[in-house]
Amino acid sequence: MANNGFHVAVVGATGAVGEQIVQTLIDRHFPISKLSLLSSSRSAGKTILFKGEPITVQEAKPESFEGVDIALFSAGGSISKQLAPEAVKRGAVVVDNTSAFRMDPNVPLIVPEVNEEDLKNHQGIIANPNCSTIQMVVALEPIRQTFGLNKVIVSTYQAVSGAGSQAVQELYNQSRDVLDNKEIEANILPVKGDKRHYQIAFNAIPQIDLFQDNGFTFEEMKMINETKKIMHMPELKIAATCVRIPVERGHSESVYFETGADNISPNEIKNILSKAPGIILEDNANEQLYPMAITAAGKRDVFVGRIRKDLDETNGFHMWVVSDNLLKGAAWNSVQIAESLIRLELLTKK
Ligand code: NAP
Ligand code: 3JM
Repeated sequence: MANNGFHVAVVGATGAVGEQIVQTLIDRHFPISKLSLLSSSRSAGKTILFKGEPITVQEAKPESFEGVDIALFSAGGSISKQLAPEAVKRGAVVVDNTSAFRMDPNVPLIVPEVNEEDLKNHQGIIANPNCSTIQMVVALEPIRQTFGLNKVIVSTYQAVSGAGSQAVQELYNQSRDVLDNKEIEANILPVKGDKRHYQIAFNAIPQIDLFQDNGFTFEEMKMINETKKIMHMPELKIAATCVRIPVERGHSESVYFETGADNISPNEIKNILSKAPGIILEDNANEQLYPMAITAAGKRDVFVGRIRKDLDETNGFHMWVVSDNLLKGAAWNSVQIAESLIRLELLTKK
């Protein structure tokens, strides 16, 4: 490991997101002097290979953060609430992947392509938005900057890996059991710990996270509230419907939006998105070219296509936005935040 690097801790290193964080640190050649891999007591003692070197996973405790420069958390909201302040107390900067602090006015909620500047106000904890929010704001921000944005209506088609490695296993087990004519078992989806569980194999479930009193789910409210905060648009009209589908990796979104200007052509939108950071435009109906979960999986970019003008609203457009929920939706956005902190000289070595 590099002598001139940072002491990095990954909390939830054995999970679906944590595993991708470790891989992304490798892929990006992140400057690391020491890597602490933390989990619950269940996985403590396991070893994970980092650049060919075995690292023993340790149980996450307040003392685990002694000497840590930056801690990347993805072990659930309650762990973050408990341990992120302990990490900050010991001088670490925390990038938190859970919903625990996202709406805290003292915590910047960051997508580097959109609001990297907000990092300058951090007080120790930086929040990584929800996966579905991230890919949507990457696509909407360049449009907002050029034409303004009045309204957004989004429907999502979300992969099971967003609900953790047990949900991925559940999709595989159920798919096999359906094909084998066996009785299926549902214990995790739509929400671990909720009253009922439904089959995800060969199904679509219109519930992600718990229902709120207003009839929206928490995942839908995360998309609504986080988008307003990241884009600094409390006045934005926005609604969301979030649906889980039997795809392993890659969230897809049908996004309807209304711009602040009339008489814009789809080509003008395509032109802007083709030059925007973090976006790959895949839009050619003649060639049947459009983004899909299976082609976006494993990539760090946000893919946009199917851009067309609404038939009734003169400022209305539709587009299809796809990204790997574990990469740009979680691990890559977190590591990208860490890279931004280094570039903006907001991260210091102990
Ligand atoms: P997962 O596959 O179920 O992994 C959970 C991880 O958390 C495992 O490493 C687990 O360790 C660890 N953990 C559980 N209880 C713990 C405890 N008491 N102390 C320390 N570590 C503990 O879930 P995941 O999909 O990786 O998601 C993890 C979290 O990341 C989610 O709960 C969510 O808050 C966040 N997340 C964010 C996004 C996003 O959109 N940005 C997307 C997905 C997830 P063991 O191996 O010991 O069980
Ligand atoms: C994605 O147990 C928990 O607190 C995690 C719930 C969860 C979240 C969340 O709310 O932090 C599971 C999957 C997310 C997320 O990124 O919002």
